[in-house]
Amino acid sequence: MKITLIKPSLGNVISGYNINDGSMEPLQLAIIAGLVKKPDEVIMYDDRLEPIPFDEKTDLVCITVDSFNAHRAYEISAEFKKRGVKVILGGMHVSLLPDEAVQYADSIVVGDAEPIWDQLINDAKQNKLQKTYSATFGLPQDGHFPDRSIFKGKKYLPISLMQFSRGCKFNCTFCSVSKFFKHSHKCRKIDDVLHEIEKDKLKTILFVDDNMVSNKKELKILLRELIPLKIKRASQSSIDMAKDKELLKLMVDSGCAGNLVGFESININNLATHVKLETYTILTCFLIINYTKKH
Ligand code: B12
Ligand code: SF4
Repeated sequence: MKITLIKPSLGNVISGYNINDGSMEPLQLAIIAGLVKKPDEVIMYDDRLEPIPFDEKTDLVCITVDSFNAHRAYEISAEFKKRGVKVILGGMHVSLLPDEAVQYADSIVVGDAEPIWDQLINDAKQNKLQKTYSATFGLPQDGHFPDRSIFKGKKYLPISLMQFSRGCKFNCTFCSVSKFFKHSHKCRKIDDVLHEIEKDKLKTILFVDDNMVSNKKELKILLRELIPLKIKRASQSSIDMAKDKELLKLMVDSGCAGNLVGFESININNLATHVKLETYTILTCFLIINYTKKH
């Protein structure tokens, strides 16, 4: 079976796709490519970088969908369906709005691909695809590794995306992450993270965790292991990290080149109107750099 993976662009009414020379590698598609077992074949097209060859022969199309590219994803799906190719949709938007997404696909996946992938492919081979596959949130990428060979030859920014954890311990009312992960937070096995860095010789990494410091105890174990690897990395974390000096030092020592912190507001009166810590505007905070300067 030949499987075609697609990352949609934001869409462009004139050309159908939108060339963007600042695109990052779509990690979710590499994770899915890593689930594909031989003799099945996998190929990936990134609508942000290249035209999609709709007429190329394929048996199954898998599209990753966020809310900001859902419209374009549905257009792409319609093109393949017109040609008689089965289309599966998955990703954050599909999981949040399954009733909408299911109208534009043969099947949808709610949740992570890893737990349901083998069943989905078997069903596709027997022409018995179910309308909806739902995966519970287990350990992220438990023993599964991305196949980054799908990125070869495509002009991505020179930074590798990977994840240490999924979800967040906070419960900000407006946040799609807290909805998607049902307010839960789960870390990967640390050995899996280290193996992935070593296997793919990753040197500059963006940890895509929504809140890397959500489980400080586990993170400290990881950071200690990262120190000898001498990688450079960026991440996103909540400001409560600033209370933990040991954590800040480990962040610096393990190659932190930048960290994003979100602030709901820097106006104390605005903050007082909310009970929970919530994030509204994302500001880049040079907390780590300041800490390094002071120590
Ligand atoms: C890294 C990142 C970016 C990077 C770009 C990444 C890239 N490759 O291009 C940057 C910083 C540039 C960015 C920008 C933006 N981002 Co962003 N980003 C992320 C982040 C933090 C990680 C994405 C990721 O790699 N996740 C890891 C993968 C493995 O997880 P996953 O996508 O959920 O995939 C799993 C499952 O969903 C499922 N799955 C996914 N797709 C499919 C497909 C099939 C067929 C199947 C079976 C399964 C499946 O299986 C996967 C493996 O387990 C997410 C938050 C998040 N937690 O995902 C936000 C997120 C996706 N971004 C978001 C937003 C809003 C944006 C912006 C619009 C922000 C803005 N206002 O400019 C821009 C849009 C950029 C653009 N034009 O494309 C929102 C989307 C919300 C939504 N409802 O869709 C998110 C969820 C953040 C949030 N807190 O709300 N982003
Ligand atoms: S701290 Fe950030 S990731 Fe966590 S729930 Fe709030 S906005 Fe979402």
